[in-house]
Amino acid sequence: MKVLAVELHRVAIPLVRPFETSFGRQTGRQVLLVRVRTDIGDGWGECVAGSDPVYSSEYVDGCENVIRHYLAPALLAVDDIAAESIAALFAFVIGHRMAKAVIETAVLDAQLRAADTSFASYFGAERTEVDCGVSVGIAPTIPALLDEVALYVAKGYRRIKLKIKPGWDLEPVAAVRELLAPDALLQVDANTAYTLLDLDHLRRLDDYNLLLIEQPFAEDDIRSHVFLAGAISTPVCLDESIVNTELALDALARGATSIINIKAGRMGGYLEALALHDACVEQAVPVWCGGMLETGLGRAANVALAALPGFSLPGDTSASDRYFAEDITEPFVLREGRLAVPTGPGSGVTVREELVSAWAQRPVELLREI
Ligand code: OSB
Ligand code: MG
Repeated sequence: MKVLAVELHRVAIPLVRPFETSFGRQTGRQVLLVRVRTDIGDGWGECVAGSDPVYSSEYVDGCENVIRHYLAPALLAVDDIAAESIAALFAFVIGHRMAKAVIETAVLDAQLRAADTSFASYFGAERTEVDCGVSVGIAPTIPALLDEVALYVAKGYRRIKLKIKPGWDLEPVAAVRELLAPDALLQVDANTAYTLLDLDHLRRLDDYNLLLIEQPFAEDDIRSHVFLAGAISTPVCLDESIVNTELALDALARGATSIINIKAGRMGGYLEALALHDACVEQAVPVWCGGMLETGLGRAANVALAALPGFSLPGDTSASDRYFAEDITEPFVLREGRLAVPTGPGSGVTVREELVSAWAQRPVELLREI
């Protein structure tokens, strides 16, 4: 296909409740949506980058900039492109994986819509619905946390993930474990808030039958994760550190992680996420699908990915109403703790363009070949 134009849409969407992690508190999302206009039809993608470079080095204005000045010009300059060749086309730009991922996804959406194929069938999905967990932010008080967790349990979520940080860890985990059945699926995510000096403290999490502890240490500190994994019984799961398949295989071989949180945006796109999934299946390493508070657009692709056979743990693929009062696509609705995998061509969802323009932070930016 030939990409004729790249549109950058910026939308601000409030969250139904603030989301607090060890790296900050968020009350809404400033989302970058990309539409590619091609000779075989249009495709959409959602950039997962946050407003600030605090989860990773990427942030939404930075993604926009690298797309505007490097990725879109490279894409618009080629006469024939397919999603499978995007990574090679963009290899001249170092890093900027979330920026690359949104373009690759939009191109894949256009390509699959034209071929009347869903993301799920292209990915090799085997399930028609996926088990869902929910990521619960740091709350102002323990009672407020318990209220929020009880709400999600009542809605049917199959796994609870608690955000933790120094000063908000053992107490909330103990209280939530008390609220849940002893064998209910419970895990924690530290978003790099600890160091090895906290080892004895983190070991106390072993008392709560946790599925895993996600990313306790810095993104580039594989060595400390190896040490922790050898010193506690709770499995260690990496998120931020896993930026490509090769690094994931290295972390696995070194024993830094025994479970992996797969997020396509963090890895440069769904094709790299598929490669990691396949490598993990080969090594019998369980994986689950992470989330970045996506709208229905990004969620559609995540749900399709989570339907692959290696995704053996519930993902952070929650329903639209966990995030937004109104979604920019048809909403994802939880049924018996599961979301249905979209079956239509491409992402299978439709962007509600009237909402995208009503909520726009600024006019659409149109990039064309110069
Ligand atoms: O660490 O998994 C994370 C949200 C934004 C950035 C990082 C993370 C998260 C979540 C929420 O935990 C996952 C979701 O519900 O989308
Ligand atoms: Mg995480």
